[in-house]
Amino acid sequence: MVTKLLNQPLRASQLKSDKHPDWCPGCGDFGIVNALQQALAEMKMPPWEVYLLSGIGCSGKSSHYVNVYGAHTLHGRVLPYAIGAKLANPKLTVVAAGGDGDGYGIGAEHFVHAGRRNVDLTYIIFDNEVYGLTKGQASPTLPQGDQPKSLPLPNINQAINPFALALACGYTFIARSYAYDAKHLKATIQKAIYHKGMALVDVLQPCPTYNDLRTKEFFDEEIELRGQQTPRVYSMEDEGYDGVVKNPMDREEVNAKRLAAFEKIYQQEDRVGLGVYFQIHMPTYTDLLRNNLPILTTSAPIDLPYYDDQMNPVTDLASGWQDFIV
Ligand SMILES: Cc1ncc(C[n+]2csc(CCOP(=O)(O)OP(=O)(O)O)c2C)c(N)n1
Ligand code: SF4
Repeated sequence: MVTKLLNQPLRASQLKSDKHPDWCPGCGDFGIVNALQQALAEMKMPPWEVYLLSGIGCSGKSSHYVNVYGAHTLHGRVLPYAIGAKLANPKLTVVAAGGDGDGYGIGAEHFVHAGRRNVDLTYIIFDNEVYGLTKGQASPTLPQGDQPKSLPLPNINQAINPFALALACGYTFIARSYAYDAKHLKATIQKAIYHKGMALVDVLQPCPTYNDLRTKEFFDEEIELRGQQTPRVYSMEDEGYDGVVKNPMDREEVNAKRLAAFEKIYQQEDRVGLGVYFQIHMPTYTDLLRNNLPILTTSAPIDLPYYDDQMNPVTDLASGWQDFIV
């Protein structure tokens, strides 16, 4: 949620922290963090109203490198932190970042239930198909039979399809971008942040150290499709695909858009579509909670005092809101 904006955009460089990224040369993580800094700067986001949380992994280090509020959380647990932060202080623009292992593996249960709740936050997954930080084990998005150089034998597990899962769980914004298409990635992150609801941005993120199959060269090459040379990574919108539901009350339109998204998600070709697969505007978790707890329309947990008269910390929400706890 975007509240007050700065009078003028920041420079992206002003959103770089003083920490030096220790990612491997050529890692796609650089592109993702740069795009996030550019997106926030251009949106005139006051950095003190942005909260960037990350999971554990190479991707998990990103919260150290952006000059906004941040927290480096636990493996697979970034979403509960992010949801808690948004509920406690709905004025914050909350962005969660993590790897495909973090989000679709150990954090899979949180991934599912975050979709059902439609909390207004942006979740960026750095999707490199491996567990980068722990030396390249197969992550849940590595296709069955694939053997990147970090594996002694081909992967015997099937890959999950994160978008099919997200659609089934109720994510209201589902998009894909590519770490080295700075323009597309920046615009996609901005769309996700402007979206009021649970937004997933899955980013194709080359890990040159452990995944020698899905490399920058692989994504950048042209392939033959129906007798024509075409970029492997392409914009779905440029080819006429529109995943945005215009009228969420129109059940026919909603069904048609969901089916079209499923078809796109399972399209069997060697190309990879970038863009918004599906978007719908629905009441957020905070909107729904406010119906039950009208006090939330005028105040939020963040407005509660931190200390009592004796300067003892007040950490028990029930003492302030006991009449409202249901
Ligand atoms: C509870 C727990 N289990 C395991 C680990 C070890 N661990 C640290 S990072 C990581 C994998 C990260 O992979 P991914 O989420 O794909 O992120 P990447 O490093 O590729 O960005 C694992 C298994 C941990 N830190 N905590
Ligand atoms: S191991 Fe892979 S994901 Fe991690 S920093 Fe190196 S290139 Fe990036």
